[in-house]
Amino acid sequence: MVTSRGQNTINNGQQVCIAAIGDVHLRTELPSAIRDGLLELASSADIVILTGDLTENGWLPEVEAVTALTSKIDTPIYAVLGNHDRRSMRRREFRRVLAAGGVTLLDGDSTVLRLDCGIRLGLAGIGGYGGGFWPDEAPGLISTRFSQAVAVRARREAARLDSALEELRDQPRDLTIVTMHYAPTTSTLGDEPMAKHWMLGNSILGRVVDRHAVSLVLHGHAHLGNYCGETPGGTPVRNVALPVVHQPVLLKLGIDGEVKDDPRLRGVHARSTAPATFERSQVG
Ligand SMILES: [Mn+2]
Repeated sequence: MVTSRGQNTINNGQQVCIAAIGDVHLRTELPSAIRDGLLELASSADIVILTGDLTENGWLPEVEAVTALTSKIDTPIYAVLGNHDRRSMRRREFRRVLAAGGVTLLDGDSTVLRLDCGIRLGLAGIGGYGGGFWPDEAPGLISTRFSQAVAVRARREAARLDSALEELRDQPRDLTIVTMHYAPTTSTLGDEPMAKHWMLGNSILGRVVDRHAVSLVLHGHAHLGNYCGETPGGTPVRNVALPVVHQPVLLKLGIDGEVKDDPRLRGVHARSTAPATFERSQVG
């Protein structure tokens, strides 16, 4: 059990304040508006969540640039790895730098935080993987060696999330947040072309979430996606990739499970109706 170091200046004891951002793809330094925005939000949040692709290439100077920022934050910080972070050739050192910078990596892990306001917050995280979205199990009709390899990895990541959530099952908690890099639903994929959905997430992750009592899922990765969605089972999902939300966001999760979104996000809530085109697509 960990106690929040954050000062709950906004909390009235009935909600968790979460500062979140993903896909900053840091190379050298962040634009000052984003950096200052994160520092400011973090100071009034109970927890900071980074939904992966912290770095562009997984290089050590890049992750050191991330921790130059995170080490200025007193609020507990949790992160998952994105596909760009996984490009790292020095993975152990990458993780060591993150840990030294005050970032707790959730890679098939879970924990329960007791916040200063008294709320017991369950937290589980996984990077996740692609694979695509299917109403039931993955299709058996078109199966190549490549698609089988994707499916194996997708199932393995989903199983690790399932185990992490299973570990929380007997632990008393008021709310549970799951964080991942890849998407557990198409409802936050917005303008991403259908042909790229298989690279952006998979429905197994959504089914795992829906098997457990989860209050909120935060993910990134879908740069052309939209902010607000839900799993097929109705669990609220938010895509906080920087290209979607444009700035770090502050969400409030009520003790009753109600999600109060950052009021600055009006306008990126709705799923866009603009036609998806390949020209505009970019998979993070
Ligand atoms: Mn990305």
